[in-house]
Amino acid sequence: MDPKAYLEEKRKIVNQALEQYLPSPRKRPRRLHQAMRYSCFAGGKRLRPILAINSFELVGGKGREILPAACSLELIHTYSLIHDDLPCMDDDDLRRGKPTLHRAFDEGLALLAGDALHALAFELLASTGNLRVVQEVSQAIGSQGIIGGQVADLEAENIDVSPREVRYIHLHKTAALFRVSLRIGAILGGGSSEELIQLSRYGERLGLLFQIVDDILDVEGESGELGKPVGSDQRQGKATYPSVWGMERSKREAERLAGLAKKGVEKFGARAEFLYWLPDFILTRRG
Ligand code: GRG
Repeated sequence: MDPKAYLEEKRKIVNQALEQYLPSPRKRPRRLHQAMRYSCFAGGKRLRPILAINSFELVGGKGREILPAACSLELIHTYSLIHDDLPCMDDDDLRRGKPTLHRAFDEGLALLAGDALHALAFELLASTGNLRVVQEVSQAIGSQGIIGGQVADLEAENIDVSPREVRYIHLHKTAALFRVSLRIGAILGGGSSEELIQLSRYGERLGLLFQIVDDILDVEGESGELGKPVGSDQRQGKATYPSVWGMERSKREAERLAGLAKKGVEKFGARAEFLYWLPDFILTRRG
């Protein structure tokens, strides 16, 4: 298996499925549907749905049954980015290399497009007929998940916070969605409880690693490759790993987490080839 080719192949499958699930831009209300599509097809990496698909396949799941749930994660992720960019939150102008949704359309429509993506995500999750999956995603994005992390992130702006608090923010704001992506893949694929535990742990480590690398790239990355301005964390006084731990220690922590994530899936053997490859890919990512 070539993991890069796998990533590319699954990205295409996810894009085709999203194309099918998102309402036509010719259907009323047209501007809303255009706005939903504008953000969804702005060039995201599709990591979360691909993790769900991979976890589904790893535990023995077959066919396309995972696609509605996998795509629901991308809709939720996109909606979180739209809301995160709004003037009342981070007030950003650029995302995925394009003007943010509220800049390209308007603020009210951006808020509502996010809300509509949220609703569509739960319609897709409900179509699985699996209540546990609906419940797990609800918990992962609610007050003790992404939203809790985002509130802590906003509250931590321009004040001194501890490394422990930054870890809380990253685990909730970012790692919760990675973790649940692996979990719903494993649940829908019929994985055992032991497989579920291992994949959850992997998802949490990968998500934390992903956000630390995101923090590092905000300092050392290239705006062209990232599709968003660099240095915005510092300008906004955000609590990040480099701000509380310094750059060298943040990089060491990212490497440590990548090693732990890989170690945790070793026992799956060749079935986990993609998951074994991904932490190093994230460590060296530029965008
Ligand atoms: C409950 C979904 C939800 C949202 C409300 C606004 C908000 C609360 C949360 C924001 C959370 C947030 C923006 C976390 C950052 C996650 C992150 C590292 C995003 C970048 O992910 P990539 O690089 O993006 O995978 P692409 O563009 O490739 O999809």
